[in-house]
Amino acid sequence: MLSVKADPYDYELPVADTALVVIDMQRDFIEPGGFGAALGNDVSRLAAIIPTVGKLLALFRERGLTVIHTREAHLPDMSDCPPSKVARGNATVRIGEEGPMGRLLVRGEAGNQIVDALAPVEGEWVIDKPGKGMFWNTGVHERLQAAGITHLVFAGVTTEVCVQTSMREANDRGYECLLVTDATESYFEHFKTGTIEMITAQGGIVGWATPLSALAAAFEAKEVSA
Ligand code: C5J
Repeated sequence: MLSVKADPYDYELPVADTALVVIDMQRDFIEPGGFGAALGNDVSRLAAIIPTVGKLLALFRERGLTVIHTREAHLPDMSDCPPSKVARGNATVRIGEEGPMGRLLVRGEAGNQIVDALAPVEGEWVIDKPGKGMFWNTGVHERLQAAGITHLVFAGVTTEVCVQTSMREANDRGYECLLVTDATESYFEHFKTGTIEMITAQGGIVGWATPLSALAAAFEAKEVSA
């Protein structure tokens, strides 16, 4: 068991029963020409966390731990995309329509792939999710249960939408969740800050939060003393 300095209090992490979940680090949200940009957002804010997410991935990969990547992705026939989701917002190009990186948020398109620097490696789970949360219509809960995973460490984008929704879904299913604060980002600074406050408020009503340095220090401290 690792003890990680975190908000609102230390997070106890059972190494073998913990998975890293990297939410939606896909070109559609992070590169110009994707869904995030079509909604008028400054995608450079999200691209800035790629090196930190890379270091977090390395922490888990070097120890042979479970790594899960999600993508917000719809079937090419859009049968898993409610019309209300397509209609929402004032995007220049809508979900399912052709953009510079292919059809927005559609499986298999160039824009739907995880950014090259964080690309999944063999053995890592890649979950295509039609919703904002990672549990809706994905079967991931059953896979996690079969693998004996009880603790989830979260990173990715955006903090207040897909990351927060996934953490809340996980929390309701009994997982102990930790958010790595410098490995997540929002298009809106105050939404990131507010989300972290909401997650950790009231004694950790959704979970815990900590920077990558504290998580890395906990791994190293345990290994030095072993
Ligand atoms: C959004 C996400 N923001 N991955 N998706 O639509 O947070």
